[in-house]
Amino acid sequence: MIKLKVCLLTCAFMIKLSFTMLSTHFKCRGGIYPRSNVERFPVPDEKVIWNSEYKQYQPQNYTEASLYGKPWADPDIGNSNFCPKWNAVDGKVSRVSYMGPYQIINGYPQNPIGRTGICGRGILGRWGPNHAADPVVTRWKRFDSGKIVIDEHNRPILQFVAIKRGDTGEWALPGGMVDPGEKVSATAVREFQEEAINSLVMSEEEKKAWAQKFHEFFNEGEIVYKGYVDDRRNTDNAWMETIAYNFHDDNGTIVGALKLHAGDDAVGVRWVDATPNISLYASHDVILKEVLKKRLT
Ligand code: RP5
Repeated sequence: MIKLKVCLLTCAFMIKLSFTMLSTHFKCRGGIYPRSNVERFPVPDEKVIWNSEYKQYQPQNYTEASLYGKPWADPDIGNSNFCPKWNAVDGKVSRVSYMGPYQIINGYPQNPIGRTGICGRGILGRWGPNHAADPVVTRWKRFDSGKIVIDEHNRPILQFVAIKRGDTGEWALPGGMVDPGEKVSATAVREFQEEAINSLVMSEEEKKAWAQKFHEFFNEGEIVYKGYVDDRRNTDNAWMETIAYNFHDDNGTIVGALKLHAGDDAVGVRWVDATPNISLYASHDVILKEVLKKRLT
């Protein structure tokens, strides 16, 4: 009887784990790899996890030529000048995964979620985890009078700052890569400044005034997500991970007062109503759902 219970619990755990893996590893399977004509080897759902046998699996090896010699990119594995410390902080670069220790197979780090249909580094700078930070800047939607707008379920509507990505044209959080030695929380603030504020039509003076006003506001971020990102750039040996921070302007008087009006669509930054079925770049919709849960419950 006890054995049966243990077996059922183990099965339930495995099903939950596989489901999580599939839902976090969907966009980076199948189709043509970004900025290339390399087709990913097909990876059916049941073949994602590495310990499911897939004898026919022969992914192409692809690393974009433009990465070579870039100061922010690793050299090739096997290069005598490159001695990375996997699963560790390696000088100023963190090669630690938020998903736990990853495996090194024949000298190459292995994607902790599973197969992606392509090996090599693709267009990512680092072998193994590539760390990013994502700011989720939110406010309540309000009428001009200042009154909060209520939806059909009698709940306030949350809005967040979204940018239109130049590479895919998708709406996304204004996140970016962590610079070597930079604190992840500092990246989130810097990226918001670079991607959202700097793209607005404002004088340098006005931008400086906003930056000063934001200073305290951006000290108050809360971590809402930390982990793997289902990014189309992921490969079997290089993948995106992020920490997402929610910065919420409850009164709408600080960042919430930023007027991102229709004209700003042209530069691709705006306040967007946060709804549970919104479609965003990579795992940004999953992150937004976490923020919705946090703010509305
Ligand atoms: C996503 O890519 C992260 O969540 C982050 O938003 C973004 C960082 O890459 P770049 O915008 O710098 O290309 O995986």
